[in-house]
Amino acid sequence: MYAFEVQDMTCGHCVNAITQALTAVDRDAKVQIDLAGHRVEVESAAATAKVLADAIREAGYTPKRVFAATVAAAAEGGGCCGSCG
Ligand SMILES: [Cu+2]
Repeated sequence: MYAFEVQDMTCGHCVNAITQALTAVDRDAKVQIDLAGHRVEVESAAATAKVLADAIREAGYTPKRVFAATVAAAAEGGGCCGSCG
């Protein structure tokens, strides 16, 4: 699983654009996006982190790679509401 922080992802349109960009490089990729947390998680067997980051960048956004330890820590911190926590 690859995780990216995308601060300039701000609305549902961004979510769609990023999801499409990621599934364009790997159509079997599982994309999970937390808009409030500006977090993009991708489960992909075919694409590397670099390919995925490039796809997000090409869609017009700025991805920052987040590593597993940070992801776990963020998850423990909880989300902003019942559905994202
Ligand atoms: Cu948007």
